[in-house]
Amino acid sequence: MKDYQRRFIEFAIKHGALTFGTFTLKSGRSSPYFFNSGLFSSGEALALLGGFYADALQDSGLKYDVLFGPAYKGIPLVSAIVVALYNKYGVNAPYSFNRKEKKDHGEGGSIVGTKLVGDIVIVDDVITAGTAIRESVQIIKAENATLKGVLISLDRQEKGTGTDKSAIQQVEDEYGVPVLSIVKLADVLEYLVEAGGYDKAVEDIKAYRQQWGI
Ligand code: OMP
Repeated sequence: MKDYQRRFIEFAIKHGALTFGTFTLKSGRSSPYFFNSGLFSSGEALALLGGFYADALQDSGLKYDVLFGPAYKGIPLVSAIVVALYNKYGVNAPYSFNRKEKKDHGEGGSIVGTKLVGDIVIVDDVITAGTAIRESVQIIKAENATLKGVLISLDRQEKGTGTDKSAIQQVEDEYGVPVLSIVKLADVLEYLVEAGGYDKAVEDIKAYRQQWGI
């Protein structure tokens, strides 16, 4: 595990965004952990969050022309990431986001920010069923741009509903692009074992992976 990944997990636990217990997921599964990025809700948290995404993007070596943050959650996210890319790495990344409602006056259009041209990376928090990503891909295609990859914070590494593949693997197969994440569940597990004091969570997550893991 890379240092930024370890620090991201510590950061997520500290803000209560990564919690352990019993949670019912959208799929109906009972999960021993939950990730809620809505809890990164202060200036410091957003600045650090943007920094972790920037670390993961730089670490991946992925080349892109524009970072795209889908409305609504992707908007502060992509903004924080481009600021961090500039401050931490001196990278001046063009970015844009979409409006949910199309404007029929003023400058019009549904894209705000730089034009969606060339290779696009979508940034988001989690991929659950992949519906939000598919909507973003439609927007990118409508602008004649190309999807280059997707960057999220946590890959839960679990099977989708009625399939042995995860929603992330399905997106990767369907569009032929990588879905990058700051961390995967395997990293979280490794962290919890190393940190100590999480015996129950470790045991429950291992059992959950046995049942639902990919
Ligand atoms: P959107 O970002 O609005 O698509 O919501 C993400 C969905 O994923 C919500 O239904 C969340 O409850 C769900 N979710 C998480 O946010 N974090 C998790 O760790 C797991 C889930 C999930 O239900 O699978």
